[in-house]
Amino acid sequence: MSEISRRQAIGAMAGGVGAMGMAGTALSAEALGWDEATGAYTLPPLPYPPNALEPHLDEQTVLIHHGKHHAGYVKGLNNALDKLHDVRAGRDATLLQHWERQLSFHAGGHINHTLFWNGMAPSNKGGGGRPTGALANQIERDFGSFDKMLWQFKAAAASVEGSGWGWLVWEPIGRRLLITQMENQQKMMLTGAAPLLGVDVWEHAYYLRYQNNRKDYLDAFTNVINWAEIRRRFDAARA
Ligand code: MN3
Repeated sequence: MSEISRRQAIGAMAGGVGAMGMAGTALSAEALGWDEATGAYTLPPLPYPPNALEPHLDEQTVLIHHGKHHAGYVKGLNNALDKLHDVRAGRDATLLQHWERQLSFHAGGHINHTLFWNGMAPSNKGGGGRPTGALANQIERDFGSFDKMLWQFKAAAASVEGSGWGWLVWEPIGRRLLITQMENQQKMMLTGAAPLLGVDVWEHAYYLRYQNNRKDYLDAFTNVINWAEIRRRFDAARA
């Protein structure tokens, strides 16, 4: 059987992100900016104007974060996939480890940021507040209360060493919610866990407005969490 083309492989990945170790992201290929015509990822537009999350996330930070940082991960992902194709074609594993690392880092970066932007909403358009429905019940069951969950989420994110993320995830084997830390864009994620809510704690996510006060940024972030979207992801992950 001939090797599946890299573009087919990438398309399959976009359709079922489980190949990236991020099962059940509930993100469509379209949401990830997959362009069938060119066979590459593109930077998905923000789901709101760049100033819409003010005053919690400032416009300049959002513009740079999306237009420069997130765009860099998209570029790096496309490049890593192309380079891995070349590695296969040449049957030369000399740089295989390097490009596998690049794939993991940049694909993680692209997926994480897509989840991040869509996981927020302006505070007057659905951002903040509390989840409802089955997600609210599950949080109560697994953490005792919404406030306890939020405390752990913020404390976990605040104490990530260096650059990384805090996540609320659905762990499908034990069928429970967990809070995890992620270093960089990919390290420490539980295999098979579905990411529901993520907060970026790289300094580029908050330094312009909050300087070194990561905890203040995390408090502000809670005012723009799009719980309706997080609940949609939860429902999709449990199905
Ligand atoms: Mn970031």
